[in-house]
Amino acid sequence: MKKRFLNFFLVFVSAVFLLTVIFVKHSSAAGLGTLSFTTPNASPSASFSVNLNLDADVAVGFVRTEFYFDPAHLALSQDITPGDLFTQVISQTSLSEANSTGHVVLVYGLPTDKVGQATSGSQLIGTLSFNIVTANNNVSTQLNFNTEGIQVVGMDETALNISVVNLPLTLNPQVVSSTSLTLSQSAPPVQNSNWDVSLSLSTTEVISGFDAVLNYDSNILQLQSITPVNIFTSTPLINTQTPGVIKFSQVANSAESFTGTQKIADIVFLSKTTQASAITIDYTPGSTTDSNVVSLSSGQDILSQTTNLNFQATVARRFIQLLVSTKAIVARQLTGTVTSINNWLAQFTTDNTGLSQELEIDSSFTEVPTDFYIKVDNYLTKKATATPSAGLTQINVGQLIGGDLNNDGTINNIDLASMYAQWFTDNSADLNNDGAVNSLDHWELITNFFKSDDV
Ligand SMILES: [Ca+2]
Ligand SMILES: [Ca+2]
Ligand SMILES: [Ca+2]
Repeated sequence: MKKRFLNFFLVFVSAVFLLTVIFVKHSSAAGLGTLSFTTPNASPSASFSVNLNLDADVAVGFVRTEFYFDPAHLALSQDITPGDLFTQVISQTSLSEANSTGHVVLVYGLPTDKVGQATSGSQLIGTLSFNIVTANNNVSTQLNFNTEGIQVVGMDETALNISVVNLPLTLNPQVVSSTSLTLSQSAPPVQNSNWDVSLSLSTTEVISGFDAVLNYDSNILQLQSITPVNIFTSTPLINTQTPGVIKFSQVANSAESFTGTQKIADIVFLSKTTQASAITIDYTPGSTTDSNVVSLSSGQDILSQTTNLNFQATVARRFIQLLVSTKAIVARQLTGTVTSINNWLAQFTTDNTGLSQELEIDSSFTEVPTDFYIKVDNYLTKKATATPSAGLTQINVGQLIGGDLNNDGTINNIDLASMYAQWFTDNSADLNNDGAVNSLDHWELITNFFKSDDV
């Protein structure tokens, strides 16, 4: 009898409170409040609980909240439990309805025996217990308040202005353990030059060794060297017997292990052609006969990612620069031609020190000794042999032999006659460049008598 009365009383209280809410006053100085969800772990992997909190700046007597969750991702495992204070459940969506629609309405009030405890500040409105119902990994989902359906009423019967904090969740987070081998270059290759390539290993798991199997096209690249960067003290095992294949391993002794990211080898190739190609890491998921990275704990191959290196060599630009001198007393600029294989020819002019401008030579000039023929008027053609490499190669031609005044390739009486014809002038027979053709020039010509062009 007493219990029935109590029930009646509670219903009555609720009804009175609802009416109060309907005719609630809207004061201009309304209180402020925040409804929020909090959870100890926003990336849960099984069951988890979420607190529904209210932080208000006035004492609160009534809370209506409404929120959504995605029933494809989550299910409430039990009825929502009210907090310590708002134990008067006026209305609450049933468990089965909530889990089929993902829509929850809670209407909680302060029971009469707790009216005296009404307080401002932060308080727990209810506790939600969820099970994750999706098996997928890294599922993003949210608990979202429906602001339209929220009403919080202070003890002064005015509605509070409520802001909300929704809860983003990542369900079944997958810890990605990643172990990779990566090929990289500091600069693209240049044809006929050495090219530096690095091999790196990165692992989040502790490992006891690795095998790296690299493939390259031996028609395009020629292996020059492989220098291990040791992560274990054991001697690395390197096999480069087969052109186009590099096999490279390091293994730990019993006291060693490795985790982290580390360069494990410097590899130098000679780039033979300008064909596009790739250096590839031999790797098929699941295969243990290719590249492997071995877990210390399981002894299994945990290599999960490889990065190959695509490349295409550019043609090296090559330049030569001549350093040419004569017996001149007064320094002068020299102008002439330089010729070489395949009828290559260039004009050059030196500065007063005999240094020419940079002359570009084409790709037919290889890394082998090449003959250059330098011709300046009144001097014999001089041969200079050099091996131009990529970039600038300076060629010291040395001193030219003066006296071939008719430029026919030999110094003889015909040149001597030409010199006599110019005697006491400052014409081209002035071999020593002192401004007069005289005995000094004659001496140089005679010294060189019967000499001929280099061939
Ligand atoms: Ca493997
Ligand atoms: Ca001559
Ligand atoms: Ca002279």
